[in-house]
Amino acid sequence: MTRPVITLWSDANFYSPYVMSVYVALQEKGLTFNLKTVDLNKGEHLQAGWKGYGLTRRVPLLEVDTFELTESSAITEYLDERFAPPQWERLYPHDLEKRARARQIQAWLRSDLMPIREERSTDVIFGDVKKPALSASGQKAAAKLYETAGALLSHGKPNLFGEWSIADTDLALMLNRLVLNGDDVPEALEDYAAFQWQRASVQRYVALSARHAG
Ligand SMILES: N[C@@H](CCC(=O)N[C@@H](CS)C(=O)NCC(=O)O)C(=O)O
Repeated sequence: MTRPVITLWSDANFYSPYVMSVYVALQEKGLTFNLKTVDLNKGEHLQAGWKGYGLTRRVPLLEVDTFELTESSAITEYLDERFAPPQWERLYPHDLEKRARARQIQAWLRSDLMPIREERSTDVIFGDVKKPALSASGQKAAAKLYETAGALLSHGKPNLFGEWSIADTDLALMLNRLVLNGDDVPEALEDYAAFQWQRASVQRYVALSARHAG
């Protein structure tokens, strides 16, 4: 079987948490892939010549040979099926209910907690920027995040589901929006986020982002 040609399209400064999720997934799978960037600030993704123009005009965009896909969690689910365990590393839990829970967490992190995403944008994580104190709605969203993450991690283990899954990286990113800004995050959640952040795949993305800063 010939190896598929895989390309991940990112924003030019590698600040996107959704690109990070796909990048980490590809790294964890051990797949070789090309990286290409589109400059969102200059509106390159809105120009007719761009590859992803016919899709959602967003990054991440993944190409596997001639197949193109956007939406990060759709991409990571596709990768786990296309490059399936045991030949490739697992991104989602084997157990049906745990797998559903992992997808639930990913969907939740992408659709809720808007005040955190706005007031703690990822330049806090990748650009070492510090933001002012949270608004009332920001505090409410943070309290909800702490309560939900605390319940999910009440088993006291370092990963959500016994072993690592891509939902751990996504949850740690959301927590680190607050932790790395110096907000008052419950210690157990801070420890969890720090543990997840040490992963080689995550650190590679952090390094990539640092190289493209400015
Ligand atoms: N739900 C999407 C979100 C992707 C997204 O928001 N991408 C942003 C960069 S972080 C983007 O491409 N923005 C450009 C635009 O929407 O015009 C995913 O999970 O992939």
